[in-house]
Amino acid sequence: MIKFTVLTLFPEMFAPVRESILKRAQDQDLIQVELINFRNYALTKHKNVDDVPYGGGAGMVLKPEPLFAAVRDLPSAHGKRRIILLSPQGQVFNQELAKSWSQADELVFLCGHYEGFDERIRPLADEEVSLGDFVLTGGELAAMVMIDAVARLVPGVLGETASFEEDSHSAGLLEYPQYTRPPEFEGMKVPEVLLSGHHARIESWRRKESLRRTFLKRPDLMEKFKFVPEDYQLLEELAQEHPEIRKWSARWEQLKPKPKRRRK
Ligand code: 4G0
Repeated sequence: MIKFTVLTLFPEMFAPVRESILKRAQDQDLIQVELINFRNYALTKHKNVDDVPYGGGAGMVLKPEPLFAAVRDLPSAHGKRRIILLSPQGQVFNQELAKSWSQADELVFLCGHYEGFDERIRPLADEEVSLGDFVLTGGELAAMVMIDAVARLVPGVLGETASFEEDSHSAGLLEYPQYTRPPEFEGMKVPEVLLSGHHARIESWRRKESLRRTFLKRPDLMEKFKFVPEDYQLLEELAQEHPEIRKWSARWEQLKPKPKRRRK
């Protein structure tokens, strides 16, 4: 059981985490999502959570006191807890971070609003994380995305048979194309090999298509990708088929294992 605690001024924005797969996961006690409105910790009679910036300037800044009080009032951690501040200045979230977070017992997300937060809020968090290089009206949507990405890695959340975990083999490559019935739709045919029942050929076709897609759509992912020996034949074929891929051949030629000399 992993607990997601969210400190937010807009708990009602989290309706989506009560639906669908995340709802089922909560019903099955695989995950827990607790929403805390830190306005309840505001000290002033008007329950202010923001104020004008010292030094002047436009917009409002999140005050430190309500968030500090809310974090200090959290029940003591029942295990490994990480406190995460959502901000465009954070480390960019990715699958690797999702995997590491899925080992925690509790993840606490601090969602800021307004034009930013008082700098003294930063040390409340263990880490500052961003969804990417863009600005949102608040951290809530980013928190929901991260909750979803982590929750699906919790055993049982996707069901018994679903395997979310790409094997280390395919990790870092884009998914190969998938098809279901019918075998032909509006003139578009399912590739013959997938109907053949020949498992080794299907595996090889899928590997090749994953490599093709990754080279063509996300060449940046190929920079750090580790090939396995069976890839080199597929890479030769892809180089013949795509000039864009041929440009990379210098790199993999270096990595290629030297063919074994045949004994006389
Ligand atoms: C802190 C996260 C929070 C500072 C939050 C804005 C985008 C992301 C917020 C700011 C967010 C993201 C300085 C604008 C709330 N926007 N990319 N908005 N500033 O993960």
